[in-house]
Amino acid sequence: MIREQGIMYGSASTGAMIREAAELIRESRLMVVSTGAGMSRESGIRTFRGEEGFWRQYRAEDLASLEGIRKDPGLVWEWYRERLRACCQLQPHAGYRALVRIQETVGRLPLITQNVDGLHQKAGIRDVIELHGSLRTASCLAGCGASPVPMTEDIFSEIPPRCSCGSVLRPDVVLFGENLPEQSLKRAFRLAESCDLMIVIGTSMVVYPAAALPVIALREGARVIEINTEETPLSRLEGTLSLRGTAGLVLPQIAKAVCEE
Ligand code: BV8
Ligand code: ZN
Repeated sequence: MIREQGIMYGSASTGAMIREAAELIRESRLMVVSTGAGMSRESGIRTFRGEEGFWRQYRAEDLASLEGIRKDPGLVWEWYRERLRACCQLQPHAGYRALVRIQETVGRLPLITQNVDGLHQKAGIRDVIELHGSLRTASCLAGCGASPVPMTEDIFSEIPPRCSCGSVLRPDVVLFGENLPEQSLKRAFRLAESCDLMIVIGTSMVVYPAAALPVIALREGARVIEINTEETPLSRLEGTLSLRGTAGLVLPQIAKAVCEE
């Protein structure tokens, strides 16, 4: 097994799997992409799990949850300020550009993401469904009705940042225990039910309801292409073509094979 820059070439099968993935993309009538934190990793944003994941030193519930932000708004906002700074400085890697190439080739490419970093839009993906909100704005935790404020560096003159009513603000992401935005979730389920191909990139398949989407696609007879550096509960399901490697290296190979034909 040769390990080169984060992608493992196990055998010639990797080349054959790239060609098979390209074939599935060329033949698909409606293809959907679904991404998790692993998609942003090579742009420099840490994932949640894994050796350097955010959640190594904290539990998800302590950071991305309503009771967490009520209990320790300072800790939660330190975390979000770190993530916001990372997202503003970072650029989409070659994997995002490969998705844009595929988008231009197939014409439309609905992309469902669990990520809140805005990198898909920055890269030029046109149809992004943000299941878990974004870091673009923050709203009043007390729900006083004040309009959302843009999440820019200046709101951090004090930590935690406050609403005009004096209450603490909260980032407009979906926190654990909160419902997902209804329209986005409905559209994501409809796409999962109606697509004939879903490309699932960089998700550990732990957080629901996002993790249910590829399983729904498979149940409805679609194929799934998984791109992940590790095995996940999706990897061995019937109908999944699981490519072991990083998004930044595998996606450009697939895009090349699709666009070269
Ligand atoms: C809900 C926004 C209805 C914030 C996020 C008890 C009480 C309440 C709810 C629950 C409960 N038990 C279960 C639930 C449901 C809960 C849930 O799923 N919990 C999990 C922990 C079991 N879900 C919810 O609460 C959802 N709401 O269900 O509402 C409801 C309402 C009330 C009561 C009950 C139900 C809301 C979930 C959304 C939470 N918000 N994000 C923020 O980002 O700050 S979640 C956040 O974590 C992300 O958005 C993402 O969804 C998740 C992390 O997962 P991944 O993206 O997969 O990332 P991860 O690090 O795990 O994995 C990275 C992967 O990439 C790995 O596989 C790795 O191998 C791979 N990788 C790494 N590098 C690369 C790579 N792959 C390719 N290339 C690379 N270079
Ligand atoms: Zn307020």
